[in-house]
Amino acid sequence: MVSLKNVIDEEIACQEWFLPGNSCCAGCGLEIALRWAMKALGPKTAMITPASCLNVVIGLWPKTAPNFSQFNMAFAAGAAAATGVSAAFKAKNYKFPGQGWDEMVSICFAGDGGTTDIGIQGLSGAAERNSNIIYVCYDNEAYMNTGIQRSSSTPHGALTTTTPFGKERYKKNVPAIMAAHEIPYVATCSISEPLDIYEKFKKAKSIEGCKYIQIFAPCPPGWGYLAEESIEIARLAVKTGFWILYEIENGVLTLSKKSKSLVDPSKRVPIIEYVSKQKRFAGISEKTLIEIQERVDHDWEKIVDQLECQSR
Ligand SMILES: Cc1ncc(C[n+]2csc(CCOP(=O)(O)OP(=O)(O)O)c2C)c(N)n1
Ligand code: SF4
Ligand SMILES: [Mg+2]
Repeated sequence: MVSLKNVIDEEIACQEWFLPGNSCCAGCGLEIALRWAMKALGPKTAMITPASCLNVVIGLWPKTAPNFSQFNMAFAAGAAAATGVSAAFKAKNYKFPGQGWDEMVSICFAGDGGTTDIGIQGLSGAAERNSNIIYVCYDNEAYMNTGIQRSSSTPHGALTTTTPFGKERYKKNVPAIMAAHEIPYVATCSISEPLDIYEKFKKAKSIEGCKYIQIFAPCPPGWGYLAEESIEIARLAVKTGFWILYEIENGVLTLSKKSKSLVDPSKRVPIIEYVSKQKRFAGISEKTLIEIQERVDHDWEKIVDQLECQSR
C-alpha cells in the first residue's frame, strides 16, 4: 500500500501534468480523476480523447490543460486509435510498460457515453486482441457535454433530459464485461480515493496488455448538487456500496480497502443517504428507491459469490 508520504516524496507525484486553470466546471470529478491518473503515468503518455467534456476542456486554447501528448478522436475510434499509437511505439522501438521510466504509455481516456455506448465495439476489439493500452472510462453517468442525456451507464431512477421520469433500465456493468474478455487488468476507482487511483494506474502501467479502469466521477451540474460536495457524493457512493472498488488481475477479484468491509450488508450506508443529496433523483418513488437498494444488494451478492468461488 502506498502511504501519502511515499506519494508526496516521489518527484513525479509532486508534478502536475493536467494543469489547473482549465475550463472544467468547479467541482468536476473528471478533472480530479485525470489529475491523479497522470501523476501515476507521467508525461511520457500519449492520450486519446473521444468526444466528451474532457475533449472540450483539453482543446480550448489558451486554457489547454494537458502537459503531455494528446489526440482528439472521433467517438467510436478511441480504443482503436490508442491501439494504433501503441503499435507505432512498438514499431519505433519505444520501451513498453514494466521496463523502467523510459517508457511510453498509450491511453484512451473517454466518458461513459463514449465507452459504454458508442465506443464499446472498438473497446471489445482492443480487449480481444489484448492491445497494449490503458483504457479509462471516467463515469459521470450521462452525456454531460451535450446537455445531460442518458447513457447506458446512467443509474436506474436518475433524471436526465432524455429520461424526464427517471431511467427505467439499470446501469450497464462494463467492468464485468471487460473482465469477461479475460484481459490482464480491470479496476474501478473513485475520485474520493485519489491514492487508490494513483496506485491502480501505477499498476496498470506496469502490466503488458489491455488494461481497463472505470473511475466514478461525479458532475455537479449534471447530478444537481453543489460544487464543493463532489468528494462527499463520491464517498457516499462507495460507503453505500453503490460503487464498488476492486481490481481483477488475471481473473482474480480483490476488493479495495474502502469496499472490503462492505461484504457485510450491515456495514453499508442505506442508499437513501446517497440518493437524497442529488437533484437527479428528485421526486423518486418509494418503489424506485427500493429497487435501487435491491440492485446494490444484488451486485454485492455477485461479488461475494465470486470471492467465495475463488477461495474454494
Ligand atoms: C459521432 C458524434 N456524435 C455526437 C457527438 C456530440 N457529442 C460530443 S460530446 C458528447 C457527449 C459525450 O458523453 P460522455 O462520453 O459521457 O462524456 P461527457 O460529456 O459526459 O464528459 C456528444 C454526444 C459527437 N461529437 N460525435
Ligand atoms: S459538465 Fe460535469 S463532467 Fe463536464 S466539465 Fe462540468 S462538471 Fe465536469
Ligand atoms: Mg458522461
